[in-house]
Amino acid sequence: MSNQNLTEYRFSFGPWNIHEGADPFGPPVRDSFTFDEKVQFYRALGFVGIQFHDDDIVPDINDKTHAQLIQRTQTVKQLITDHGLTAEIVAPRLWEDPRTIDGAYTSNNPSERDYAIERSKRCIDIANEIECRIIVLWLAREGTYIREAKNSARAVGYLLDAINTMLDYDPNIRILIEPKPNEPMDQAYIPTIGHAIGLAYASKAPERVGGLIESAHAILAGLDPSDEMGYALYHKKLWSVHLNDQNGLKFDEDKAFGSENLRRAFNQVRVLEENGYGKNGEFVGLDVKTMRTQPREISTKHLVHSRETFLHLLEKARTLERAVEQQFIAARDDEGLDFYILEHLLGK
Ligand code: XUL
Ligand code: MN
Repeated sequence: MSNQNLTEYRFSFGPWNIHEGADPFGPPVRDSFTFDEKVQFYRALGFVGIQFHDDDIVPDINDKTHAQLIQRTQTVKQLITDHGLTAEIVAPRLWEDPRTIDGAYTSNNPSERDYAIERSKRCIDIANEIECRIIVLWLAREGTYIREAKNSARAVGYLLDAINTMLDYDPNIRILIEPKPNEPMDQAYIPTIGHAIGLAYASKAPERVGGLIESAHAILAGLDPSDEMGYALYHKKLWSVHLNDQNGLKFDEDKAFGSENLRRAFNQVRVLEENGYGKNGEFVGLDVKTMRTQPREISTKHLVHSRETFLHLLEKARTLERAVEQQFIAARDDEGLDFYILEHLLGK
């Protein structure tokens, strides 16, 4: 790397990004690493932030008393501090409980909605104890398999009720909505960052509600992730990203960043860099899964490679000759600009 500033970005990933390789059609193919083992990997792989689900910190959270929840969180806090790590986000895992089969905040059943709120409050308690102010909501089951099953307008109201309740519960937290158009549901109610930002402005504290954009989720919505990022950046609401890659409209693949479409990845890095992303402490988060074929002892390469690809593309963004680019733009010579970008990426 020629540019000495390249390390100014801080990187994060979640414990679930080192996984056993199970998919809907087959069981695990690699033995697990324990959470304590995973924590030891972070720094060596080039990462300083941990993305958490609430039950990554407190397993079997629903069976724990408040005191047990706090005690376990303190243990994890000590462990990550000892390893020079910080919690970037904490997200309530609302999609695995029998009470959330047909949605959490948007379930038709009021007692199921109550469970979702209570679980979210416990997630906030954990976040506080681990000194993290950022709650991420991936709205996994907030949608439908068939449209007639729920009232879509009422569902938006339920989502806002939940967000407002969380904002009231703790005046110091910020809520980041991570949109995704489908999977596990056929259609999600908050499929894009525009939808997420609409909710933010409708909430009782718009300055505390923003978004997290995952590359693959934008691609699944048929959108360009860099333009989605640009939209959120303009609104000053891009507070985290989950960089990865995706080959077309199929299941959420969570491929290594840039592995499918290098130019699309370049444009994500470019829009982040050009708009000062990270300057207010935002992390460059990854949400990547290694392939099922990967042997256990080398099942963290996708994390290293995604970070390296980001840094290579950062150098490409920083060494783009702006005068040349501007000449093409001024002449409305998109063909020329297109080829200039290709040659630049190819190192010509
Ligand atoms: C699901 C997804 C989640 C969130 C965190 O597609 O991306 O792992 O990032 O809940
Ligand atoms: Mn994600």
